[in-house]
Amino acid sequence: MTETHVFPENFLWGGAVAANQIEGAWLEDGKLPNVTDTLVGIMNQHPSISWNESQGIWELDLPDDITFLSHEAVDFYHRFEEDIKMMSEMGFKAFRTSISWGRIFPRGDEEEANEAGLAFYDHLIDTLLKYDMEPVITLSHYETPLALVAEYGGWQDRRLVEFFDRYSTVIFNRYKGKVKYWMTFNEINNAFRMPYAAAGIVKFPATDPKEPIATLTKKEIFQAVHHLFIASALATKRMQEADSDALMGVMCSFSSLATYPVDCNPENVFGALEFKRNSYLYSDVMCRGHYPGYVKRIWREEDCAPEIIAGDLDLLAKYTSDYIAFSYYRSTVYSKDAEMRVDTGGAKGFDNPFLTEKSPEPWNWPIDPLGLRYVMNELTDRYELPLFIVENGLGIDETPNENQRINDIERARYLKMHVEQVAEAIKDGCEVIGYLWWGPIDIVSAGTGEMKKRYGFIYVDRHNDGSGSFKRLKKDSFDYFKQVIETNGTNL
Ligand code: BGP
Repeated sequence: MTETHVFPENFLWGGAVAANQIEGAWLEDGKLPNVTDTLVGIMNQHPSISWNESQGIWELDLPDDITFLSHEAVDFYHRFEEDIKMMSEMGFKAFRTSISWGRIFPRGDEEEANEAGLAFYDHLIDTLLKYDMEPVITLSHYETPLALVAEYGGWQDRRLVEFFDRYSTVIFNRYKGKVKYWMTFNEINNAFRMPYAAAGIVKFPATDPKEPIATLTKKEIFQAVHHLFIASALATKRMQEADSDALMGVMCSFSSLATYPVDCNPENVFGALEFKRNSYLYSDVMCRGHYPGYVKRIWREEDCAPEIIAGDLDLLAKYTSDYIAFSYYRSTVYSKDAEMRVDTGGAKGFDNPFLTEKSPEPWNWPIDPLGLRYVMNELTDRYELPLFIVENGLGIDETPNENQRINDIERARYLKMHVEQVAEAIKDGCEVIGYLWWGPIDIVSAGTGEMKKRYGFIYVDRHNDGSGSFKRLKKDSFDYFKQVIETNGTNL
């Protein structure tokens, strides 16, 4: 039982999703493909695109023998009113999703926005407000329009800064006064881990059309990352111009900050610090407003500095983030002797002997609630900014029993253990805006591109082979989260 009234009265309990994992309708109302529409799983290094030598561009090339579940996802595009109503029954105070850039600017480089795309998000955002939920909006959740990748090479091309500026300006002016919490790029710190998904980068002319992504250099990725930083700073500027009450958050995948050295060997301790800096770089630039010394050493020694033009550093310094949004799922063990699988969960080759509980097979992510408190305290010590947990959850391959029930006690337990640590972090002095459960309704897994990794309090009858009625069904954990919210976290 936590202390009473640890959570502030206006604490934002809720859930989070991404357009590409929930909406479906991948080509409806004018939308054109984006990066995720070419992938089965965001870690996939073989997007379904092929190189057209004569035109010098990449083209969508979807194989017939692969089911791209995200193309229909769970049909939120047509069912969102029912879904939001169910989430309001849990008492949600906030709901995070992304606006799919390709619904607003289908190619990404158009001069005029697609009104049908804007109308969809008008309806979605108004429905959230109707049920007293704060819309929490990501401007791109791995959703760079494919044409910007296929014809410009993605974020290594500076012109994408201008295209994103046009997109974000339309969005902020359309939804000012309705949306208070914004983020630019989901898990921006994944650019090196997943350059195609996270930074929409592809290299061309293709040196090897079979490996369009693997041929990237550090310099090319740092250049793309710099453009993402500039685009984020400009978006912050546009947001402030449109709505002085709105807030912009950097959004990072921060399971990586719960990285523990495998032993007290100073080489492992310092190595763990360097591993964490692969993620800290992004919040350092977007919260402190300048590039830190440790990345400049890498640029010097590996000759991989991005081109920085006049005015860039002033933009970064002036338009920093108002809060820190992050995902947290698990912790990581670092050893100089093990190849660090550059993943949310990091280290390969050994597990943390002190963490005996893991997420179900085949994912086996170690469950480490205290790691969340550790990350929240480090972030507060480093930046003294409000924190917003916009992803935390447990994926399980589950099906309803003969009584159409899912007794997902392990999901409720995961939630309880992590909310308890959020309460501890608040008592430690961390300022926390809210806690959003990742995937409050079953959606397509980002990592696997499948339906079997289910996070939801609400089950969806949709399966890996593309079958299913899309019927929604409350799981037992639905009522658990409902009472957590009703009691503002005092009855866990
Ligand atoms: C994060 C992404 C989300 C979400 C989550 C869970 O990295 O921001 O899109 O999918 O991972 O991943 P998965 O669905 O693969 O378990």
